[in-house]
Amino acid sequence: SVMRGEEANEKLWELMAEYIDSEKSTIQKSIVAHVEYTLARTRFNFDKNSCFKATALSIRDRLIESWNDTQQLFTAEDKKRVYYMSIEFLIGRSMQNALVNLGLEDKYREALEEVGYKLEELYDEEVDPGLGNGGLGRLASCFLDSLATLDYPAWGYGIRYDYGIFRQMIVKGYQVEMPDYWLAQMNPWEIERSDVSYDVYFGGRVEKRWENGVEKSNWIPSETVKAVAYDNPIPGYDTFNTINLRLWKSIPTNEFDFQSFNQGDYFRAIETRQKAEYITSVLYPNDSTPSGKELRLRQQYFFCCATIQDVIRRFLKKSRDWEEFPDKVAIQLNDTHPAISIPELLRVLVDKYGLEWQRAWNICYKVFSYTNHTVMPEALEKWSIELFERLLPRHLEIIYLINFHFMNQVGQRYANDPKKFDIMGYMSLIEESRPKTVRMANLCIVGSHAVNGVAALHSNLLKTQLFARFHEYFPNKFQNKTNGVTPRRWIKCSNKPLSDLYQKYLESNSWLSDLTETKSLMRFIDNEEFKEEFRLAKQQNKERLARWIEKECGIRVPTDAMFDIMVKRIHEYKRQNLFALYMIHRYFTLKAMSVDDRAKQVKRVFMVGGKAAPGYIAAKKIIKLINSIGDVVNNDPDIGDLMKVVFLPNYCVSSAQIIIPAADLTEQISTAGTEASGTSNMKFVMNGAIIMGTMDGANVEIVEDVGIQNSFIFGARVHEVDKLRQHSGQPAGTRLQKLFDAVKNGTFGNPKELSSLIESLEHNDVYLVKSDFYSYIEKQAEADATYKNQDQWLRMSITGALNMGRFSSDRTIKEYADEIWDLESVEIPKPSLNAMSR
Ligand code: 9GP
Repeated sequence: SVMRGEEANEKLWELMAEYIDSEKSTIQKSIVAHVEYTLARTRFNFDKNSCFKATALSIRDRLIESWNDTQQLFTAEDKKRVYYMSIEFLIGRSMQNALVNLGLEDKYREALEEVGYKLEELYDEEVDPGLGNGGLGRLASCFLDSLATLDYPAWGYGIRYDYGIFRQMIVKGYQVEMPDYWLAQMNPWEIERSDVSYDVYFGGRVEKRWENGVEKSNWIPSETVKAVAYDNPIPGYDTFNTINLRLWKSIPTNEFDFQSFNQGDYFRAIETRQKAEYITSVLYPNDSTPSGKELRLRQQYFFCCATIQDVIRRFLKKSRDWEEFPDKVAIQLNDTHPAISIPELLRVLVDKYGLEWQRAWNICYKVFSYTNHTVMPEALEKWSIELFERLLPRHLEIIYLINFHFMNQVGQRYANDPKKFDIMGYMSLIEESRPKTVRMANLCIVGSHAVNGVAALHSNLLKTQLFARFHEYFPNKFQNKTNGVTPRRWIKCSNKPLSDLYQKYLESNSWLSDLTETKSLMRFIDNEEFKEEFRLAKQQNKERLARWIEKECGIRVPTDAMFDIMVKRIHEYKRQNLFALYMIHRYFTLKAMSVDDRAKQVKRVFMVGGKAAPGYIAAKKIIKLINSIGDVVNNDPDIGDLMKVVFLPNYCVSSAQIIIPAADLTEQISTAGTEASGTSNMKFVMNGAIIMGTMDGANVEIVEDVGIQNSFIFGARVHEVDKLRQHSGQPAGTRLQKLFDAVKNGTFGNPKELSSLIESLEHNDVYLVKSDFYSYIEKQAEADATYKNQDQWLRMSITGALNMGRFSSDRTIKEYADEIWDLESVEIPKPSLNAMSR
């Protein structure tokens, strides 16, 4: 007889429990089933890549299981949810992270060994999805990991680009960009939701009509594309909570352009449809500077429009009053890229659901909050009115309306101020420039209930400089949320020797959920055994990196040397050029020494990695300069192993996981007041590197916690910068001029190409390379002296690593939840790790 109701349900539970239990044989069965039936390969053709895919699919089954349960629970509990909107998510590889978070790494390792594979080999098979440029996108991914781990009801929303950030190759010392078609192989983690799709419109005109004495607007667009959802389950650590990263892909709609077809212009009609797919085809490879291209605005609107529809659909599953919307929905805008969501939500509320303007506005600004990630004024997004009008005519009207109300209020507030019109001009959402533009940051500030910077110093600069007038007007809106990074990926997955050490001495893994626990290990700071184990962990990581460098660059580096590393996007404000000048200085100093003196010097391997935006000429020249220094130094027999210079190609999340744990010294040397926070500084110090840095971004807070005596801090402080800039044409001083001349006379690379890098420092040194240079080389000398005392170095390194609890993204996310989103976590049962028992 057919089982129904409870009985049938129970059977289903039983079957699932059997399918998903954590027995080695169950894992093996699911892998083999995926090889045979999903990939349609045979057991006899079971190569590494198919083993990787089948293993990933078997892990995904588990993720889907907990994902489904989580979503059901979110719906049942009906608590407020947060939606993290970001045009970039720099996800990195997923397999190891998923296994660590599920507590199944050892089980899968055992299961795979019996079928002929080492788990670590499979990790290397995975492509690294590079759907982001750098810090901003990686932060978004760390945040999702923490949101899931802390049991928050949260979703991420973004774009599923076909081409991620380009693959960087170094050819004859130059950066060459190769397309990254990361989807060439199947993406085993995502779930295509062809049933979840929304129409997104562009262009056209706005029609007006009167209804009961009120003017109504009707947008008649001229183009339609479809947004299709791709879901990526994000598991939390030591919890069943599995949240969702929903990425949108653009496809043509099924409505044909009958006119073109009727005219027999079949190919033109198809071509128009194909244009729809361009929208999500490629990530813009610019970091911190807007591209200003029409396609970019299309991308922004595309993902915002689909997301807002999705969020509203979920809200309206239950019938309720719109006033409840802010009690159920919080939307975080990651930089200004999703800013168009604000007028979009207003448009939907007013035009579609007929809410009166003021009512819609009151709902809207409670929902949104905005994070600013840079103070570089040139990085603030502005879109020309002309483009806006052509692409989003109704949104432009709404922006004008927001501005009209806002300007009225500002005008009243400053009614008696002689500078009233200047103030209004400064705060307006519209810049009266040529061409006239919409200022997206101003839109975000006005349309959000909270605005935050990403480190204390940065948040203060927002209040006192970049957004000073807004801070005066809305004093309670501005907050700070110092960034953090997830210890699951950045310690547990990247640094096995250190994780094992923590587990051994803390006798548990609970430090992974509360990173402040590592501080208690300070009691071992005089324990020789502990220190030696810590030193050995670093040494193992250095050897792993040395092997990687030999494979990728064909250079052998001595692992008894100090590893001095700078990896991040190449930017003048980050000052890779300052680092390069130091390398030249050191090379000349070594060359001038007697053989005996040279033998007493600390060996160093200088490593630089990072991508330059394809159109950023100065940044590309810096890459070439570093490679040219390497060519000279690495081939100089006088120097040998005393100094090596390596450019690490194609810096990305997966290489970061090998590079960061191997550093002795980390270069965090941006001009004070330019780097909003930095997050690699946190990852490096957590992994035992010592900071060589300026008082900039989050360095300031790191130094607060680990102690200034455990860091090498140099250079102008933020309050000194403006004054120093006024003298940016000052002479370099003898020692620095000698280095400038060396580049200009061709000692390193072709002076025709590289001299301009030096000339810009000579004449207009915006980022204060000249004035910081001398304190920098002094600190570098101090670092050498310290390194000679290995015990002291080790103590500094250990103290740094153990005192980084504050910089876990768990702390950051908790602050966002409490102070911005007003978000509660959902009660989700904790699995006991390695058991997956329910
Ligand atoms: O440049 C900042 C970096 O300092 C910060 O750590 C990161 C995350 O908050 O954001 C970067 N900003 C951008 O990538 C673009 O604004």
